[in-house]
Amino acid sequence: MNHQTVLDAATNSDDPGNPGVLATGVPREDAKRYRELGAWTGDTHWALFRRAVDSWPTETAATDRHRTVTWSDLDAGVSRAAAVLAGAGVGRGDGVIIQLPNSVAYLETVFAVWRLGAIPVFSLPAHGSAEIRHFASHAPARFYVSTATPNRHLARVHRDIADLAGTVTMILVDEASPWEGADALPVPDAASVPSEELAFLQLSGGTTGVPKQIPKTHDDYLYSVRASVEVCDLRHSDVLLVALPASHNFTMSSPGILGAVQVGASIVFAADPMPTEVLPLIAEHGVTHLALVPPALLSLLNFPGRDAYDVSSVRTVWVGGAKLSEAAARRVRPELGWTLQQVFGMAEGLVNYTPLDASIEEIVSTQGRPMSPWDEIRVVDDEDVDVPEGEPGNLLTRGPYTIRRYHRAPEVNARSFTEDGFYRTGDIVVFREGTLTVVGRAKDQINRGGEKIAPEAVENILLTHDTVHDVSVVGVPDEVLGEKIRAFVIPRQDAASDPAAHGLTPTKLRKFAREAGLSSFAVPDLIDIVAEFPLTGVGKVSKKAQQG
Ligand code: OOB
Repeated sequence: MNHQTVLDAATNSDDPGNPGVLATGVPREDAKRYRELGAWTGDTHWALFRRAVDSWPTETAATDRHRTVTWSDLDAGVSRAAAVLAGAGVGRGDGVIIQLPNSVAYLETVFAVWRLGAIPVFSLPAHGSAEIRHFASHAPARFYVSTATPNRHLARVHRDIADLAGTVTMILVDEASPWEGADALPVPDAASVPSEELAFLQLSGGTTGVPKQIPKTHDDYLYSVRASVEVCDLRHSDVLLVALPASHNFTMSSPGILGAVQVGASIVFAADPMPTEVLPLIAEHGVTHLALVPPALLSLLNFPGRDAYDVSSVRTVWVGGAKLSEAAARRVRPELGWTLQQVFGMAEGLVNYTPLDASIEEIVSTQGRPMSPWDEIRVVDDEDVDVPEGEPGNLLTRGPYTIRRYHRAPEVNARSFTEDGFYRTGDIVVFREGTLTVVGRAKDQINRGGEKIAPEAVENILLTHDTVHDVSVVGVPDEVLGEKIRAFVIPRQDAASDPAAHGLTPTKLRKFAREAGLSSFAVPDLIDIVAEFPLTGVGKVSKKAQQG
């Protein structure tokens, strides 16, 4: 079937003609219950934005290295963006892939897409052309918004997807002076959008060869933002530093950018989470809150020049995306003077925070408590039988902001959800007295400092190399990143005696992977050219042995 808009695709995909479920797979009877409980309120992302503009028009909304805007400036920017996007053909229900660096222009784009009743399809600036192609065909998305001043990686992505020109319209935005030409274009009225409709497609950490897309409705996502704001201390007069990629679920909603829009806190965009970028911005803008992945926190803790910056304005740092070591967690309060909130979340839904007033032991040694009283938690063995409290098991979850299916992926859905709609997180946890501790992982996924990589996706790309016979990709322990990506490569027979003479060197293979469209964070850190793989007793490749 040739779907024209992502909205049609979302409602017709897995369950053709089933009006009983929403785009997230949530049955209508459960949707009704979440409304009765007061979790889902009928709010939309566009309405959230309008309230901020109407409430605080002259206050500072956002800053990046090019400009500072008030909420009413931002509103004007969103109108201009909407005019340009509509002029390019974006309309109700259209999927719009957004691959932009952290910037005010990112905010303008996202809210303009919502204003038009179109659907953001989020991607990370580090994604490669392979992912963008997949999003375009699978969402489907006919529009792609990116930067007019790309770095090398994004320039390659733009070049590599140029052949999609017939089906995908590319809109390049100059973050320093965006939306040129908008003045000559009409600003379309804001679309009227039901809150239970698909609001956007979020990216998921990969476990399969092709990335899965996560459908969210306005109702469920905005509930997760409100719930986050409730357990965090982000207030109207606060300043949020956005240092992780803006479109990641953690950055968007925990409590993140949308939390800041809800309370009217101002947003400062950092280009990246390196200490040399983050520390001056904290000091200059009086930042009160920031979210980091564990390696970025470690870099801050260990940065030699830190004392030169006044970071005393910061109250809370949220750390999540990957397991934070207890040793690093213990250093936050004494060395930085900040309160640590660990965040164990997933784009699929469930988010856990350590409470602000928890004991120091709970803060440093657990990954927090489910943020909603309606989050359902099960910890089960491999036969789906509940384990006794305090014993490790597989975490399953269901609730008012957790999806019950991926977008258009019936086979993956059958594996990833139980029949009664619990999401199989792939995380091994201990649940004790309401707190979760992550103790391991059952899914085939590498967590490289919070970036999730499917070994299969990396293997598939390297296997397209002419002289590669077989590939096995594993995560190996790394002190800073938690895990690094290691690829074992067996050359084809004719190249086996002298692989380098056939172009098979680690450096050339890495270059090949980048050019083949792999995300920059998924390019293997280590490559070993080997004659064979270690095997298990039954003759399968032993990834365990390869992990050392
Ligand atoms: C966040 O979302 P995703 O979708 O990139 O990754 C989710 C997975 C979890 O299933 C878990 O395996 C891992 O990332 N994870 C953690 C963790 N936070 C995430 N593992 C151990 N400790 C933690 N604190 O990563 C995400 C989404 C929203 C908020 C925060 C993180």
